[in-house]
Amino acid sequence: MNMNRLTITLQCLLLMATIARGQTTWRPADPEATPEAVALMERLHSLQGKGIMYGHQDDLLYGYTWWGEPGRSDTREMAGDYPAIAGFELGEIELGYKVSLDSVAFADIRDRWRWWHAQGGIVTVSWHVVNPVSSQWPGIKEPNGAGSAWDVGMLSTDGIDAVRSVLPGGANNAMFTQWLDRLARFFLSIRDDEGRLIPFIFRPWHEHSGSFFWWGRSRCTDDEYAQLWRWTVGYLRSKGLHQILYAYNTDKVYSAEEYLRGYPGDEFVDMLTLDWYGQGDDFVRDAGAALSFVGELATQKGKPFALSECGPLSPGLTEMLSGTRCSYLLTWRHAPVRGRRRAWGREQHEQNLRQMKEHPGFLFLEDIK
Ligand code: BMA
Repeated sequence: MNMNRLTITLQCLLLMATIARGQTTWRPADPEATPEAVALMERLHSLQGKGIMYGHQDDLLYGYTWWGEPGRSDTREMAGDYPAIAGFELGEIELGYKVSLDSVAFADIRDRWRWWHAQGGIVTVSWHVVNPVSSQWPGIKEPNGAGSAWDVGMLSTDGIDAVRSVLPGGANNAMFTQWLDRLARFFLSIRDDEGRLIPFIFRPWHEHSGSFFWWGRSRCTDDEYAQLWRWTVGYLRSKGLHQILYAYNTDKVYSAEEYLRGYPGDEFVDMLTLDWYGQGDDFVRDAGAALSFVGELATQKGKPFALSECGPLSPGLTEMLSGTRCSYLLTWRHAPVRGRRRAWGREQHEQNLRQMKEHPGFLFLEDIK
């Protein structure tokens, strides 16, 4: 081999090594991602090798027995540390309300969010958007009731497709654009002390494989769902929001094909996630199987994956997760319990949370700082 050939071969090898290295570090899908979004993605990547983060919805806002006491956290009180990931819910911000569907003031969410970022914690956001058709009708608008995200009854009886109605050309597109403007304005207000936009994981249009939300699988076509995603992400990007990592999400699924129905495309997605509530052997087996094909897809795509919602913890779940490269798991909110009642499954959850805290494979706030 002459010198020229040797040089070219060496250069090729170097290039291949660089590409291989580049592929192993995750990058946000947004070509204009802020340095903070890039850093969050890299952080998720480096934490993947260390363990699975524990997350809890509304952990910083209220617990089983308290409401709105800054600094408190059921996780810390039960297990001695805050979770690594804090979930916030923005349902009804689209209506211009000051308070969410779960009765939390958006100003308090902003306050806790900024504080949490300063502590080194990671935020994930969900959004139970009201039904764009029936929320305009007179009648009750309550979480889970008429006009809410869960209102799908009329869609199957009279055939109104709520998703199509909010897309460009649809009757509710102008109203929906205003909803996105309100959401964007809130996201633009979430900044650190230096004024930089705080990066976070946003999981819009969640649990698509179920049909209990107006954007669920049997409530629109797969293509309409994908368009809804692209329209949402594209619109938020056009408002200067480049600090967001987007999490694609389904409820229970039994194959990779099923998981990807309505997938908007890799350019719009940073993370593959799954929600699965359950207990017992069937839950561990089925959720475990799904996490394994979602994990494989994530590896192929060079993106992280997570169990973004689940119910109370169990030893079976801890064991199943500890064998995976899952980025995090998140248990849902502790809706306050009135009077002297105890929340269902609370003791069990508390005990399992303490065990998870002792398990070296799981990470809480102190472990990710
Ligand atoms: C659901 C329930 C509801 C709540 C909603 C949004 O799973 O917990 O009570 O309003 O999430 O947080």
